[in-house]
Amino acid sequence: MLEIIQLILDLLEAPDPCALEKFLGRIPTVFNVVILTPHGYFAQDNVLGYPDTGGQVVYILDQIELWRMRCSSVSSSKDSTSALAFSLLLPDVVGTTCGQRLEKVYGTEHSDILRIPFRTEKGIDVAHEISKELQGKRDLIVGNYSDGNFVASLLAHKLGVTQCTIAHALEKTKYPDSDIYWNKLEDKYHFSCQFTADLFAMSHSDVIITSTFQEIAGRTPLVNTRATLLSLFLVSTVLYMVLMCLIPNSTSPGADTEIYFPYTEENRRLKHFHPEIEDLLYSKVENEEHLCVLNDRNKPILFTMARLDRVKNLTGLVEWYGKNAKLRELVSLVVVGGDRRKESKDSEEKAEMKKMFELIEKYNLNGQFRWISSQMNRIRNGELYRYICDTKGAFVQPALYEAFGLTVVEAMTCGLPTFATCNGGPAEIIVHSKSGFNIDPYHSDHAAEILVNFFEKCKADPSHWDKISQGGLKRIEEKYTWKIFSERLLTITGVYGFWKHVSNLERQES
Ligand code: UDP
Ligand code: LCN
Repeated sequence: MLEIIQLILDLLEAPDPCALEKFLGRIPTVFNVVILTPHGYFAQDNVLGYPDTGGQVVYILDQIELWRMRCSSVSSSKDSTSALAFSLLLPDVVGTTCGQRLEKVYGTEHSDILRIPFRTEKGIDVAHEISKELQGKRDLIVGNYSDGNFVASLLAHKLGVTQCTIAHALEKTKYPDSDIYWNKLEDKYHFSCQFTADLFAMSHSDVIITSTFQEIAGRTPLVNTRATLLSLFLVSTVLYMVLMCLIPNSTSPGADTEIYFPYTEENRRLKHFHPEIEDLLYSKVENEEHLCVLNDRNKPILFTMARLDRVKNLTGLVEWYGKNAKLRELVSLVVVGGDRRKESKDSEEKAEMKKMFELIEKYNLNGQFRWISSQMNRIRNGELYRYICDTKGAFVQPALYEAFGLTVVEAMTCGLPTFATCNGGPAEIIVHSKSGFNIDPYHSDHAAEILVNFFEKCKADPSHWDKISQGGLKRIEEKYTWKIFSERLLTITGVYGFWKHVSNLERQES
């Protein structure tokens, strides 16, 4: 109270923007939050690694936790619902809870996942469903991805609530020049529809949040003539946004520190998982969960984990490894991706699986390579990253493009030296040679050379491994934590919520 009174006194004396921001960030204005994420399998268990079901689930579950903590810390009435995540009720649930209307978020009293069908014959009134659950109370609507942001705009307008657009991992950033050549992939990706939805949502929103600077400013370097035109376009877009008082804020997510923490924190380590992890990595049994065996337990492990989508380029990494004799001599390769426990319905995943089998044959990888099906136990996965640290191994994220890259942050948060694509978010997360390494997936020989150099250097001087591990941890602490994210988010929503309140801007018209 004293601090807030002091802030008010400062404001009365000299109402500068910093003091106002600090003050608005402190006063409790948000108690009930609705988060929209209407795509894919969204549940707390058994979904990670499914096609199109990865980081967005983790990112939103962590967001719910963050809002829940914030709402309960400021709410005097403990019986109010604090965070409601709205998702799709799926007809084909494949052993998940995605067909259940309401799912309580673990460990919470007032946070729920509410699922409703995408559409019935009469359409669906999401506003009505939300009002039923929240008894009319809601202060902030947060949209995620193109579809969620679009629905958030319609709802925020209808309910007169502050809207936050998470302009993160949007398709436009994922496909180079797709804003110019949108037409080329229109049949496959319906870009015209997605980009219109994005524009609509961003124009309507009170707050825009991205995870990387690139998501605001595009990729660098912009060098040729077309790029100059692009820059002009960009400048005018930014100018437009500034004029409309829509200034995107870049605030990166982090990793849940209950699950992902440094391998050096011995007394927190979950050693009871080690027999299971060792079985996963080294058992001589081959089944639907693991294929191929590792013959040398003394070698460091080169590890990767992602959905088995084309863009994740897991097969690309297997090919770099297969081709590079030095790398094969230095390390074993472990890939977690795809689910061989059941038949995939996703054509891209099926094609990648086929390719993986071919590569195993072509490069005769058995003995040096292990292919593990998707792993859905996040807590054990945390210990898996740390176990890889014990082998003095490394994490590789070889994606052709990665919007942000939660696995990169998770690995670094555990102290695992990380090599990640230079296309997208990881290029910002990692400072090359200091906190990890950027690799170019389109120059595979060079990428493999960077890996070889690292492991050769570590062999000659083991302190090199520690140096990169420490560098990664330091980088995470400085920039990629949920604590930093939440402080920034709360300030921003406080400031822009207040702005909406006093300015009464009609966003839909803009
Ligand atoms: N993940 C997992 N098991 C798997 C594959 C992925 O738990 O078999 C998790 C991974 O730890 C991370 C998320 O799914 O938390 C993937 O997020 P990322 O941002 O790396 O990629 P996305 O899938 O969103 O494109
Ligand atoms: C979607 C993506 O494509 C990833 O790059 C992100 O890390 C993930 O969402 C979570 O934010």
